[in-house]
This record gives sequence, C-alpha cells and structure tokens, in this order.
Amino acid sequence: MNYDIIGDIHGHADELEMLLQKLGYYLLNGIYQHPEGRKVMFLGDYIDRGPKIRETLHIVKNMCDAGNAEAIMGNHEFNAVCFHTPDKENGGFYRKHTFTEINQHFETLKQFKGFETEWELFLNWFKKLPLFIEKDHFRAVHACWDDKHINWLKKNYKEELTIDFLANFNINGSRENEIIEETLKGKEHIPTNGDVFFDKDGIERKECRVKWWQPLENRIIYKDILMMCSLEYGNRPIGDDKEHLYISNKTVFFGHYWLKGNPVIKNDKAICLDYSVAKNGQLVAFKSEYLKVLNKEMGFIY
Ligand SMILES: [Mn+2]
Repeated sequence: MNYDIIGDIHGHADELEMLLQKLGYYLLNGIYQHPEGRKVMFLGDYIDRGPKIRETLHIVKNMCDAGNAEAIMGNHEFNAVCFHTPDKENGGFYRKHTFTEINQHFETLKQFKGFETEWELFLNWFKKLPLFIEKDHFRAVHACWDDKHINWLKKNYKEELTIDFLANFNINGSRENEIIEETLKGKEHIPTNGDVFFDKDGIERKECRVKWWQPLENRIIYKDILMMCSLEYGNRPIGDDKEHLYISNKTVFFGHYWLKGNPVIKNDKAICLDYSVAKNGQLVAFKSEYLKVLNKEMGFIY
C-alpha cells in the first residue's frame, strides 16, 4: 500500500484540498479518495491557528472514516482534550485556562462557536487517535519517536485518552507525562549556562527543542542539535552527549517543528514534513514509495 504522508495542517483547509488534488485525490460524495486506492497518513495538529479548522477536521475525519486515510494525534489535539476535560478531583480542567492556553486554542474556540455538538464529536475522535503508527515500510509520530516510549505505550496505553491517563499525565515527573511530552512535543535540552529564549508565541522558555533527527556525523556543536539557542551556547562542542539519537532501518515521518523553506532530507531515516503552512510556509506531502529510490527528495509534493 502506498501512502501520501501529510504534515501539520493547523486549519489550512484550502491548502489541504489543493495538496490532495495535486496528489490525485478527488471528491466523491463529499469524501476525498484516490483512483489507485492510495491512502493518506496525517501526522497530527489539525486544529488551532488557521482560518478553516472545522473544514480541515471534516476532510480528515471523513477520509479516515471511509478508510482513505489514517491520522495520528498531535500535541494540539492532546491539549484540546485536556483543555475541555474537567478535572473532577482537583477542580478546573486538565489544561489550565490562563492566557497562554486560551491564546493557543483561540481560533478553534472561535470557529466552533455555535457548533458545540460538532466540536464534541471531534473531541471524542481526538481521544481515540493513535499516538503513533507503524507500517511495514515506515513509521509515523507527531514529534519524536523514541523506542523506549513507544514500547511503553504498546504495553500500557489503552488506545484512548482516559480520565486515568490524563490524571497521571498531570502528575509532574510521571511516566505518562514524560512520554506524552516527548512523543507529541519532542525532546528538549536545558542549556547549562542558564540561557533563556522566546518561542513563536513570545513565551519565555529555558528549554530548547532538540533536532533529534540530526545524524550522528552532523553533531559537533550545540547549534547542530538545538532549534534555538544563544550564539555563545550554540558554538559550544557537544562532546559525548549522544542522547536523543534515532537509530533504525525504518524511516519515521514526523511534523511539529515549523521548518522553513523547501523540504529537504537531512536524514533519510527521520523525515520532517512540517514546513509551517500556518506561518506563510507550505503544506508538504511525501509519497511513501519514494523511500525506495536513490533520490528520495523526489517524493516531496507541495
Ligand atoms: Mn505540534
């Protein structure tokens, strides 16, 4: 089975429809399908930020329900479930309702105003989205594939975000917390010199996102493995810090990282498909059969 793997959409339904059409999908009874029976693999982050979140969810879920696509959970879907699930034990919700959280979720809340029943339906669908998918010839995860986390999930995750799971997730230092954070939001590194920086929402952070997909031979100074850091820290040699290395013969596709420009392959075993459609970038797909060819970059469609 050949898949078209598609990165973070964030409510950009027009770009999604254009990309699906470019890939050869067409609408039949309101559902996109492919004449050759190809399937889409969606990598998560369907909601928040963009102008057509409801439309995006209808396209993606309809395709999944019809068997024309599979979809995994992004951190935005996880956050939405937490945001809307009351914490009966401690009061409030499993995600805080302060400015930062409302701001991140604002477009979704606004666009679903007056469509509460429909939202409820999608929220229940989010709860059942898999946290990762493994196929014969590739893997899919929203932010980071770490074998020890995936193995834990295979054994312990009940295929749904239950109240018990959310309660455990909210305990600092719990296994559930670490695994969700790293699987859906990625690996982080705290600079040892006390550096801080500001993320794209203007929030002060002391952790830097780690480019865990960077192959070993390219890891020399910290700038090589950190998405964002100060010049001074970035120029420090990494030394023997080999953590966060993805080693497998099977390629993993992921989104989440807001990469810029045209898609490139830096490591053909770990390919990011998020090129910031929600920030003047582009929605990117990869045709899975191109994993078998020498020039794999021919597999990108955008
Ligand atoms: Mn994300």
